[in-house]
Amino acid sequence: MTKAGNDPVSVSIENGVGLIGLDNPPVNALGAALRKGLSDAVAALNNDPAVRVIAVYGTGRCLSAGADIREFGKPPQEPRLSDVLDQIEASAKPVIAVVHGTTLGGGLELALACHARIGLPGAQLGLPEVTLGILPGAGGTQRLPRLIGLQEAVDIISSGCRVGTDEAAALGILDGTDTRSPREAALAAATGVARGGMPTRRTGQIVARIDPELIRQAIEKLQRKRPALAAPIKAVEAIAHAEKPIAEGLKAERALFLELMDSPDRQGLIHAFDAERVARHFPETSATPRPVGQVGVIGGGTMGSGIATALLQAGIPVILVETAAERAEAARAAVAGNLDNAVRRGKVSATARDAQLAMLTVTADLEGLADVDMVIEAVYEDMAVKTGIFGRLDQICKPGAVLGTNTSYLDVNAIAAATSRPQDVIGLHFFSPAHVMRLLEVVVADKTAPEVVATALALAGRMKKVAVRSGVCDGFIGNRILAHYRKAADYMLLDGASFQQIDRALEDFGFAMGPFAVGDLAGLDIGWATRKRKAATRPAKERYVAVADRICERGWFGRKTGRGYYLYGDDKTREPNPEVAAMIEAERADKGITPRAFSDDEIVSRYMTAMISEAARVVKEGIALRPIDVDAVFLFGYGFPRHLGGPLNYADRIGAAALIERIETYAAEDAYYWQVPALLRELAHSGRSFADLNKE
Ligand code: T1G
Repeated sequence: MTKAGNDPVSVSIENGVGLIGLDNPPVNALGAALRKGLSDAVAALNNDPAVRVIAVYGTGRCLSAGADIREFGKPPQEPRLSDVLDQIEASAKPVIAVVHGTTLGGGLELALACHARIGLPGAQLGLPEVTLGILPGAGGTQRLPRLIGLQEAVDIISSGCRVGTDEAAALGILDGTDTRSPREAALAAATGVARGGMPTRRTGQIVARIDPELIRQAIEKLQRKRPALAAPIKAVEAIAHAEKPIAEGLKAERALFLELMDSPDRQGLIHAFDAERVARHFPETSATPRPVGQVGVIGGGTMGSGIATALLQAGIPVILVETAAERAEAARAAVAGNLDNAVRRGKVSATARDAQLAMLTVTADLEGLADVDMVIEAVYEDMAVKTGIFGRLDQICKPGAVLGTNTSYLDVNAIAAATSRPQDVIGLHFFSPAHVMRLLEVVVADKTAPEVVATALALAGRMKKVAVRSGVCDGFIGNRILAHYRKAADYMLLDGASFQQIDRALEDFGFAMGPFAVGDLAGLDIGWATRKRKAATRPAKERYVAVADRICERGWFGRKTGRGYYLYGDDKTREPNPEVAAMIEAERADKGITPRAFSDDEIVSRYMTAMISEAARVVKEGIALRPIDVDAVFLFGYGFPRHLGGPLNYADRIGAAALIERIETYAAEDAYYWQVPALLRELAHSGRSFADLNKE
């Protein structure tokens, strides 16, 4: 075997088979050195008379997870992946690929350019490029439809979804399967080819039939469903070229690929990919987590039963504690309902669901938590109730148990102080519904031990959550920023924009839902309770909009009561509640406000500027570790448009100087609310960006 030092490719020859092992941990990303090594290896093995067949496999966990996304946005380096793959397809000697692990993007395109493909059990194949704002740029849009047909290729490429080994074999992506190691499978398949037992062909020579009507319908559907995203549409446009000779099709694919590579969406989506992994940068990442077998959940309401569901789905046994036996049984029913929904949506089998439910114990006795490794308290947001519970947990739980609270704004230091072991106390702020939402704010209090943070991180990993580290403040990262920018929406409402216009403008911008519709969904009583809690400390200079209070006073709490800003029918349609318009007018009259018109652009500008301002303060105060942590919170907990990469990634598109100018303009009408955050001034002065802060 020839492999020198960090060489990303190893080459060996056995029984007339030239074996190329990709060796670029952790995921065999196809960076420049690997591309060159692969190209050289194919050329050398072609020239070696001792070799009859060539086989490519991955050392480590997969064949390859695709192009090296760290090279994006930098000057391209030779050889280009598409050229290497064309070289492989043109190879005089047959080249076989062994597909294993996550074989994605360029990794799958490599396999498609080979002359036959063998899959190993558990492989995941996909072309996720559109989820990064680009399209398969190394022949995927030309070779996949040739291999498996137009409709299937359009579905896979435009969604970026993955298929497993069996499905890939059924679709015709794989020519066979093997259960041996990647290298052994490579050797066996190549030997089979050499003996004439396994057919090979050049994918580029297969003729694809393109139905223009199918292409038109696919594009129309994408425009309807995801109008903000260009990549899936361009990917389908590229597929439409697949009936041309392969060289022409590849040229068309390349032109469309380069267009997308230059787009801001690509930058935003790759930033979102990195944001999903911010937990890597916690200072506590290197601490040793405590083992967590069984977890106790206190409270069986929406949050508690959602958290219990998420734990069970991660294979973690749960003891759920409620205040009385019948409430505990109701919580069990709620968890069972959540698990059933997952079966209905085809996420798990009924057998798996039964096994998950069997790991749930419900009880009305807090003493039942004596042996658990971790507790997550999810009861009513009341400091006295929580400190009471933590005082008792201190008595009941075994030493070393991690004591977590799911509070969404209360002071975790005060909760920790109710115990004799504050080092074991941590905030674990899940988002509702906890078994669906990816975000977990890990709130680190003054005395929380590093291993306790590491334990929370490990748990988040098992639950496939995006963990973001937050310091202690009212509302932590997300709800603190929300409480600020939400006011901007209310001010615009009172000054003349309608709630329908504000919601629509922000939905057009890319939010899944506008702020008034979100309020209705979450329950208007939640914000009402917060406003009442804060009423005594509200600064006199702060503008206050009472429309939401008026709505709540009528007993209208949004969707759950059928009425809020909107009226909700049985079919989940929403219509503006006419009585809210009357409330707004009354408040305007009361305060002597003459309504003015707002453009959609101004609505977005004010809302986003307010969000960015508070986010900048949260970073400056060290509540969030870095700007990208704030982005992660909004992407995975607040429906922020993914292609914009989060509020502070978006802020860099506008620039600190322009943001300051906006704030100063708005401050002319309300100098208390619109204040320039110190961090924005610092960035403007130094010419740096939030992206620069992420690198520090
Ligand atoms: N390039 C560079 N680094 C990558 C990478 C990639 N493609 N994929 C993963 N990494 C890094 C990742 O940042 C992390 O780094 C480490 O590897 C482990 O990943 C021409 C244009 C493969 C399913 O979109 O989906 O091919 O944080 O923690 O949970 O058409 O990573 O440790 O420093 O995520 O087991 C298409 C992206 C590229 C795949 C593994 N490919 N990767 O998940 O580990 S575009 C993708 C993933 C393309 C061609 C084009 C996942 C994974 P660090 P991880 P994991």
